[in-house]
Amino acid sequence: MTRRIMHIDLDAFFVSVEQVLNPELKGKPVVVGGRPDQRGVVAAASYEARAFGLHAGMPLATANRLCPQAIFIEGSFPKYRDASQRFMAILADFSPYLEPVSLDEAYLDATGFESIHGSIHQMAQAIKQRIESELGLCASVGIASSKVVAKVASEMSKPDGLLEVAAGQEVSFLAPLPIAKLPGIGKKTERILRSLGIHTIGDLSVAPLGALKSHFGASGEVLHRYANGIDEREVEPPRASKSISRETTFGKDTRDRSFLQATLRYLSERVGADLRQRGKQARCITLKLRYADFTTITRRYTLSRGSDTDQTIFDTGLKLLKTALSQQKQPVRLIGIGVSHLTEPGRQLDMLDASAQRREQLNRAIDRIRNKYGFTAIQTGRTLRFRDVFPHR
Ligand code: TTP
Ligand code: MG
Repeated sequence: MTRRIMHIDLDAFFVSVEQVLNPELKGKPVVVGGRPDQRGVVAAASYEARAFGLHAGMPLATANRLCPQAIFIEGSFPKYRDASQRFMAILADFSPYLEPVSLDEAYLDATGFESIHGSIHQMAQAIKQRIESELGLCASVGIASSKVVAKVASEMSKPDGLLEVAAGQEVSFLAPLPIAKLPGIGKKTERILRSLGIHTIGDLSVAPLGALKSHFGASGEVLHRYANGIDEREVEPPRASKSISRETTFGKDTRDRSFLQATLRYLSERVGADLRQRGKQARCITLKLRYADFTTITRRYTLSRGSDTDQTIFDTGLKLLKTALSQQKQPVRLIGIGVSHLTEPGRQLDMLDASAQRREQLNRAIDRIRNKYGFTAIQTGRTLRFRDVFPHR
């Protein structure tokens, strides 16, 4: 299935926020960045100011010379941060696959969500409308099958734009554009490419790969792929952290093996519940121990395939624990268990492995009960003794 990825970027962001707070600034050449007699540079320029050649990064003095009637504002970051948070919250209502890139810019994977709104075009319009009515800001949206093409599309559509590149049209859309429009091409790369006779993205798309690699190394290949509209990068929500772990420090250092095992079981169940709530499976299990003298060790085991069951986390942790305890005789001060190398579940599930499936169903049933009645509502044999130690949620 072709992906439908949106790139959403607010128009003249800092300036637009100022205009919302002070409508007298609307429709005028406005610059955020400082007073014209200050040293700094332009952070944002209204489109009216851009008509005079003003742009981000230009020294304020130059901006003042080109457009003396412009209104110069110092700006204040907290206002922009607040607007940014509200902007992202609106986007999150449309798809959970949201990747903020900067304060005023994000990717949204809309694949499968567009039908709710009729079409992808209508979905983009609904997004623009909410941003307009709730924030008073204007967003430009690019839609394409990949991040790179979506980003170029939103940029080309500005201001107040909405541009969809149909699947299959990526190369012909990009080809006539100057190379500087391609993300990843800065001033220096542009200069080298031009010296090689490469001026448009189309030129780049047919340039010999060997020459690009010899000038730019591995990134030469990436640019070549981008120029051909090929970009497999996923939209990655930021909160998808790469590991989950739980640890506990004992009130008193201990050598009691069954106590250590029971603690490990309890921590494994907590990690497992978290993992399943996030809808992930883990390939790597890590045990952490801190001994009485504060030496800390971690021991890791990689599973042959992803798992999200308490039993697998515990069994693996227990093996690591037994080995560690046989090598070190000191009492233990802290024990922890963690999972990493998180993957999406699904395909790996072996339909023939009935016991694995049963375990999975059991874990889900336990999670449901615990969600309803609290974590300690159900205890396995090994954690029973913790019923009173770990309080109800
Ligand atoms: P951009 O999205 O690059 O610029 P913009 O929103 O002002 O204009 P448009 O997207 O319509 O082209 O950056 C977003 C904000 O980030 C911008 O309003 C101000 C800030 N910024 C800087 O502070 N310094 C800079 O050099 C740039 C490019 C942006
Ligand atoms: Mg912007």
